[in-house]
Amino acid sequence: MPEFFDVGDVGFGEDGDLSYRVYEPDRLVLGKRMEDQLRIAVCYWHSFNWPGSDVFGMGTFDRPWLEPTATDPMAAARQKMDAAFEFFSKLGVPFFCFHDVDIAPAGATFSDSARNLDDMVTYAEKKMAETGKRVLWGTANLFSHPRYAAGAATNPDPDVFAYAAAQVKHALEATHRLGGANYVLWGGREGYETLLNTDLRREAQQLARFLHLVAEHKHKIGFEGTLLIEPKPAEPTKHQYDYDCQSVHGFLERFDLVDEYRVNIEANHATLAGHSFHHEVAYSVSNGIFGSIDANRGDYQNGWDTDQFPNSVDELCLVLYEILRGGGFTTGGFNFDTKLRRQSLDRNDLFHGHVGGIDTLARALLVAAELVERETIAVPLNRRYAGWENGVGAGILSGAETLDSLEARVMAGEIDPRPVSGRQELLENRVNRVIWSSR
Ligand code: XUL
Ligand code: CO
Repeated sequence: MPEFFDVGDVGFGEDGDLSYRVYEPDRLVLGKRMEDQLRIAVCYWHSFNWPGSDVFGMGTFDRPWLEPTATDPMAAARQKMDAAFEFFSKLGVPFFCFHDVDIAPAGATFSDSARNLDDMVTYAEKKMAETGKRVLWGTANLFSHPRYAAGAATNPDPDVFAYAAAQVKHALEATHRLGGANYVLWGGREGYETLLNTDLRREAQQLARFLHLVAEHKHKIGFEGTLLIEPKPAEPTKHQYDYDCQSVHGFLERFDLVDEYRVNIEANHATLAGHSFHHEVAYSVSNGIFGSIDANRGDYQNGWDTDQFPNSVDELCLVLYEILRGGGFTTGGFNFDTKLRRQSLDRNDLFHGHVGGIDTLARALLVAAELVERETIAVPLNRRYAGWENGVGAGILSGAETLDSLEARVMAGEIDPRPVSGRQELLENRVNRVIWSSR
């Protein structure tokens, strides 16, 4: 079989650009192998389907597996899959993620498309058996085709809902066949462009019904992976319903779906929502809905989804800290939902982006483990809230206190709070010292 990448396997601890400096799959971090703590995945779409085009220009990348030489779309899909698995293997990470349309070409009818997907799943099974690579998650693309322009589940036309349901059923079953650890729903077109043509009440009901149908089918087929919703506030749609983790959580609670779904948090979606990535992860860990991560970063000077490779240990160590604080990943992991810059046209730039991003995550994991072990954050935080453990704090939480009883205590002068310092600068210094000293 011809090779698509003229480099060997990425090394470990060696000189040269294509060697990990920090990532060591077998190194134990808080009692678990680094590979099992991070559970890294490569995404199929940006890495293998995207030719480097943007809204102003055509593809720039050197991607021989995308060249329109093959007249048979299935042969082209197999060639692309060969390139993808060669990359996964040389990079040395355990997982990949895919949309149905990433791995299989659309046919003339739905049943043709479904057959193409089934055939490509069979091909993927073979490649996975050969290489030991696994599926972190699968998903259905419910946003590219014109039929989904006004949404999939939230479309005003129930026939579009039905079509989307058929597509998700098939993609969920494909993910199940491949032993996927999760299944993702990202609602890129579930939202609105203008309220002049949008019935918000109906669309929420439709989305909830859709999510119930997916959860029912998951149980029916015995898929044991986690269902994940990926929040994003906007882009491509002006306003998306799954705005951020807190909105998704509220929606799940409101429609009795909270036991069935968790969140797949993307770094750049968090920042587009006006939050930090740290905030989104901390919110979901604290509220029991944390699932998985789409690793990337935005650009502080613009307001769209640039999907750049992560490169800040300072930011990521706090994210990793929250994940470790919550007990680490169960079925989730770090999927690199990342794009090269359009000028990074060399095929091997795919390696440079991933190697740097993975080393950054690995370094952030080591820092986070130290933050856990030294209780750098936990001890002052627990001390700050210690008043709630007993006395009047515990009485308020247990319901023993009322407005009458609290007023009586304050009136009697028994309660007279004195402000205390939040000590933000001190805490920032302590975290930085761990970052600088961690090995
Ligand atoms: C879009 C995005 C998607 C989802 C999967 O911003 O992140 O690639 O991750 O549909
Ligand atoms: Co994503």
